[in-house]
Amino acid sequence: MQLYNGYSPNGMRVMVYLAEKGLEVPTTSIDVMQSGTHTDEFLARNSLGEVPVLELGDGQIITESLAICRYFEVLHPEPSLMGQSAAEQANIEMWTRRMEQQLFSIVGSIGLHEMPFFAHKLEQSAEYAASLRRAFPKKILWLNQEMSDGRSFIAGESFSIADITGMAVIMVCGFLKIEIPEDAKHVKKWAEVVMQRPSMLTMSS
Ligand SMILES: N[C@@H](CCC(=O)N[C@@H](CS)C(=O)NCC(=O)O)C(=O)O
Repeated sequence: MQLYNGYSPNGMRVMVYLAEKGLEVPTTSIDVMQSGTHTDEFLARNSLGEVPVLELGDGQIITESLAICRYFEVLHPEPSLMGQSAAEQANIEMWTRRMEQQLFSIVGSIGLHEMPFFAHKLEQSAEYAASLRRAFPKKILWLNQEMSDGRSFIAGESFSIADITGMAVIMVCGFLKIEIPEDAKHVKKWAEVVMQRPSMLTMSS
């Protein structure tokens, strides 16, 4: 088994997930910003040219960070990061999708439209990026309202994969200098706690 991964928001999701599980997976480091995902060798493993990629022992390729995490969750259910009962699993899936669709996709698109590095991927629009920057505070304030019920983590009282997606959002906000509005006190408190988890701190060391 070999993980092909590099420093990036989605790469971070898998790295933090594995660290939270205490799993060590042989990893080939890919330098995303030096176009390490654009080589013929890499594209043969993932035609989308994106990390992370997991190659299983029999050669099967799994891409998509959540699918990779799901693979390990089935093999190593403890500590649970995707829920155990049907209701827990559904709730965590719901919050993971909400984090992806409401927040991660917005900050990700800002990066795609603003960073010269991504010019090969799409027709960039500074105007669109600016409109997403204007829309973002509302989305965070929506999450803040949801978290005003006093929960400790995104999907309730247990740390889960939904928090890891949220941490990726915070990471991109830091990178792209996207402010979390002052009024979003519950989100800020949550972010202060999760960004100090050992799994996250290993990312910056
Ligand atoms: N949906 C994919 C997205 C993967 C993705 O967008 N990877 C980015 C890093 S966050 C990448 O490798 N980009 C390299 C490039 O576009 O050149 C996942 O969840 O794994």
